Formats: sequence, C-alpha cells, structure tokens
Amino acid sequence: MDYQILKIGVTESVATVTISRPQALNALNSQFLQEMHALIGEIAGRDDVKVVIITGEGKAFVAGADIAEMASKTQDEAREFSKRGQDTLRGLELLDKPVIAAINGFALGGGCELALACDIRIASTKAKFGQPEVNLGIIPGYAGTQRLPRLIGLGDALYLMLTGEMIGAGEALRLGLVQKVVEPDQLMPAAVEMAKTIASKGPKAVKAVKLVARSGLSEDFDAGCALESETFSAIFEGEGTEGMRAFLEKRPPKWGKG
Ligand code: CO8
Repeated sequence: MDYQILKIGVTESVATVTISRPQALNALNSQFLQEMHALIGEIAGRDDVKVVIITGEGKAFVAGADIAEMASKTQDEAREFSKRGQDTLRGLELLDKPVIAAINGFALGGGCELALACDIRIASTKAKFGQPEVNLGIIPGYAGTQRLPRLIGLGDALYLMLTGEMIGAGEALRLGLVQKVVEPDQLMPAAVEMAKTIASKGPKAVKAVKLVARSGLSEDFDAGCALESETFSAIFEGEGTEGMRAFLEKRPPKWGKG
C-alpha cells in the first residue's frame, strides 16, 4: 500500500510507525484507518519485525478522531466509522508482536483509545491524555469505554470519560494509564530500548505472553489458566529447553524463529 499518513522504519527487529498528519494534530480519519489496517497485515507477515512502536509527529500523538470528517456523517456512517476503528485497533491488540505506544503529546479521544489498544505505553512529560468526547456530545467509539475501565478501573475511567478532563503524564502514570514517563528527548530512546529488550527474549515466549494475558481478559479465569498451561507446555520443549539450558551453562540463549 502507498502510505500517506503512516511513516514506517525498521531497524534491528523494531518497526517504528509514525503517524504523520501534524497539521491536524494527527487526527484519525478514514485514510488512517485504511493505512493502519494494511500496515498491521504487513507487519504480521514480516519476520524481520519483532516489536512495533507507534508514535506521532509534532506536538500530538493523536488529538482524536478527525472531527472535521466525523461532523458530516449520518447515524449509519457513524456506526460504520466506529466499527472500522474498533476493528483496526483490535487488529493491533491481536497482532502477535508487542506494540509500544510512545506518546509524545496530546493523546485525546480516539488517540487515547489508540494508545489503550497498544500493549505498553511510555509517555513524554509533555503528553496529555483525555477522553473529551462528551464535550462534543458524543462518546468514545474505538472501544475506549471498554478498554479504559479494564486498564485503570471503572471509577477513574468514568471520571475521565464523564468530565472530559485532560490530565498530564504524571497523573496518567499514577492512574496506571501509562507505564513509564520520560523527558521528551528520551521518549524514542526509551521506547527503542524497551522494544530491543523485548526483541532479545525468547520469541515464542514473547508472543505467548501477549496472547495468553490478553485472552485471559476476554475469557474467564479458569479458561485463561487452561490456555496458560497449554501454551506453557507448547513452547516448553524447544525454546524453553534452550533458554533454561543456556542459563545453566552460563551462556546467552540461541533462539530460533518465533
Ligand atoms: N480533528 C480534526 N482536527 C483537529 C483535531 C481533531 N480531533 N484536533 C485538532 N485539530 C486541528 C485543529 O482544528 C487545527 O486545525 P486548523 O489549524 O486548520 O485550525 C489544528 O489541528 C491545530 O489544532 P489547534 O489550533 O486547536 O491546537 P491547540 O494547540 O490550540 O489545541 C487541542 C490543541 C487542545 C488538542 C485542540 O486541538 C483540541 O481540543 N482538539 C480536539 C480534541 C478532541 O476533542 N478530540 C476528541 C475527538 S472525538 C473522538 O476522538 C472520538 C473517537 C471515537 C470516534 C468513533 C467514530 C464514530
């Protein structure tokens, strides 16, 4: 696909995806959804990519869904736009490679929802978060109503979604909305370092952790435990044998393909 909004670079098994529409603070439009959908498919098939970083160009990560595009939609088109956004972000969640959001600035509305669909969030001290949809008389439509309470708890999620209040990176860290906060010039180095750390681990184990932890949230506890045991045994011989042997022999492991 000919990407117009997304810029992609791959170095040492880490794909960095930059959302680049700074004139509209990287607001998410139909073109973005199309490109992100295609990109997820592309990355899924690339053996040279083990971890993905998503960031934004300029002063925003993403300032929300594109209000100019949304404003003229009909009720049916709004449903379709919401579903397409949900499917696209679900694709990120289901991608069998970890995705890190490197949040450089505004992560509002659909932008916060995009960050929520990533596996780990690192924020710059300049980042700002919020679900300001109620200010516009709408609600989150990219599964924010579902992911935010699961991540930070119902009380804090409702507080953010009902007040539309914007919070800084420190408060986002306190709420568990982000996992780490760094100075702006350290954002990409910190994200790349984290991505490389993950990429150096057992590739099957990395995929398995994401799959099992995520499916446990959409199934019940016992089903999640059953999947954990199955997956534990499935990768035990081979990658597990090598990892444990390497530890005992005091040498770095030689991982195979994921
Ligand atoms: N959509 C479209 N354009 C935007 C958006 C947006 N979400 N945010 C900013 N822009 C544009 C501005 O209109 C402006 O364009 P122009 O220069 O042509 O006037 C440009 O980006 C720069 O923005 P500002 O001048 O406003 O920059 P400031 O630094 O003064 O303010 C803010 C930055 C505070 C981020 C401000 O731009 C703002 O409040 N933006 C809107 C934030 C918002 O409400 N986001 C939520 C949108 S709704 C949503 O995301 C729903 C998701 C689910 C959709 C489900 C589908 C049905």
